[in-house]
Amino acid sequence: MARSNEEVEALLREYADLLLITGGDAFRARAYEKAARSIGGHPTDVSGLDVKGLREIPNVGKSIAEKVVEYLRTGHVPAVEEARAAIPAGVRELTAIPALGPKKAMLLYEELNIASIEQLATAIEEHRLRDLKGFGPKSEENILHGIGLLRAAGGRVPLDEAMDVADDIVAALSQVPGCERAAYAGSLRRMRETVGDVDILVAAAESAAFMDAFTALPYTAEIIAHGEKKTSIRTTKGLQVDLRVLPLDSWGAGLLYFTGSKAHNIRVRAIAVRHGLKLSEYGLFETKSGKKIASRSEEDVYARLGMDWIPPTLREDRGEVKAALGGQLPTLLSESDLRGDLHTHTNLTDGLEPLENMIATAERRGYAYYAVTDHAPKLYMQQMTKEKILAQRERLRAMDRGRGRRDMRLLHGVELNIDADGEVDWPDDFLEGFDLCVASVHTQFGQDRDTMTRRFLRACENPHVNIIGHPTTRILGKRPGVDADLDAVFAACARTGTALEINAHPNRLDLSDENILRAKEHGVVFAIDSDAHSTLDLANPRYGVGMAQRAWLTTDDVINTWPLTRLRRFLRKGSGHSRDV
Ligand code: DGT
Ligand code: CA
Ligand code: CA
Ligand code: ZN
Repeated sequence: MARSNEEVEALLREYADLLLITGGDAFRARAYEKAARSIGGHPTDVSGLDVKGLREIPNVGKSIAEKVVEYLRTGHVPAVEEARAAIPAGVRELTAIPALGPKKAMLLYEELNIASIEQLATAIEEHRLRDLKGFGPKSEENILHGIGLLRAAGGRVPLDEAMDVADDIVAALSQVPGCERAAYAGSLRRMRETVGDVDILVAAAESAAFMDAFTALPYTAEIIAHGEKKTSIRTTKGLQVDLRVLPLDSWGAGLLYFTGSKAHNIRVRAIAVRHGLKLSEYGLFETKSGKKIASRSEEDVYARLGMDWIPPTLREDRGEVKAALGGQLPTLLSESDLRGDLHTHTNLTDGLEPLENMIATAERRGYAYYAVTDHAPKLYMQQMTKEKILAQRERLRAMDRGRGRRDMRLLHGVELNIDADGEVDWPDDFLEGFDLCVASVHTQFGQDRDTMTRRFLRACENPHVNIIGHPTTRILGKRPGVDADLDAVFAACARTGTALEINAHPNRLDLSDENILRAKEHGVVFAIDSDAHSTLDLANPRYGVGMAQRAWLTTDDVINTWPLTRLRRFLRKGSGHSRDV
């Protein structure tokens, strides 16, 4: 399910944009934007609140609270829908260009009839913007640059955004009478770090009801194509979703085909040809007779080709077909294998919520252990001190003592800063007192390769640094990773018994699957962590597990799938850190 606070936040933000585009009151738009931010950052779920409860959230007035309640109850807000209808989807697409505000986008539409990024690029080439009030050669250049940035991101969206939409649509279509199966396929099922478009499959005898339900969804902003076998829409956030309806008998073949990847499909089809068979999205057929021999489930299709069923996260043509033919596929770790989270924050630093809330939510996830790792003092805005972190430790230890023998154990850690020359915030004797230390680069991302490499190596050599947090520091679509000799860093991690983090925050996913594969070759072990700054973030690990699976990891590779005794041995660096203890 999509998270209601985020949904409400997105709705209010969209409304604020719509108000601006239609030349509405800027003050009012600003009020909606502020309310959006407050609700998005509100620590508890707003879906259970009434108007009175909502008004207790900062920046939420009566009329906004009423709209939110209406939205939560019915999924619709007439005022927002009216504003949407007044504006072509193409104009909203234009506002995604960094150099272009809502007002200018609307002007382009009204004066020049421009309603897509394509049309805008053409108009600039033909110098048609120059005569417009408020536009000149300089703004043409800026807009072109903005279009370039947008295209470089490829229009791909973060994994969690696609997942929320897909989960919702699958749930909605499952309710339509006649639905035999509903699932998402494509890059989302393979858990690629970003998603180009969402592919949904439904098995049913008749397609019309599904296509209609699909186009009537509240967040459908535009219908790209409406057909009998396939319908495509664009959501209000600009994400394309394809729906295909197929007969139940073709479910397995269709799911296999539309899950991809294309390179995997080509590889599997070549195996079929070797058997005198033909594989399509409708099934596996004898080439000569045209007789169908498998189609109903993916397992059937793979089995008839002499292969084990291949987990979708492996279907990238990285040797999985050969492994499946030889019965050599790894037993991938899954989310339920995680026994704890080793990188989390509280409101003692930049987290949104107190220790107690974080622990209660972690406990509901069924963890055996949970580490609190707030920021250390070198991130100045966090204002951490020795006194504060020791007081937190006292509180945590008392809570841990008060827990039952079988309850989740509480670990006290810290997220240290690896400074420009590889030093961390505190000396050895103080670090001694922590159960574990995560250490991360948070400053001077632009250092040259040699300096950055030495910086990491020094951190690995520190006898108290157990985990390198978000190792490359990339932010997807915003900031590239740092430049370092990663092979040297990975080798140092393996040598010193330092784990690398697979930071599961969907905006980071750091390490990436390719880097995990490379690090594993060096013998590195990993920690899949949420880096939670709120209780909602504690659900992030599912995305980190996706990256780990794509890199063929098993539970042996991931320290937070291990029992606490084995983990503790690893955390005493240098004494028994080998992966096969
Ligand atoms: P995306 O959407 O760019 O994140 O990546 P995908 O993998 O979801 O790609 P998409 O949506 O174009 O197509 C979904 C799947 O359909 C793709 O993974 C494999 C299959 N497919 C699409 N076109 C072709 C094709 O031309 N040949 C083969 N063998 N498979 C295809
Ligand atoms: Ca896709
Ligand atoms: Ca697609
Ligand atoms: Zn961090």
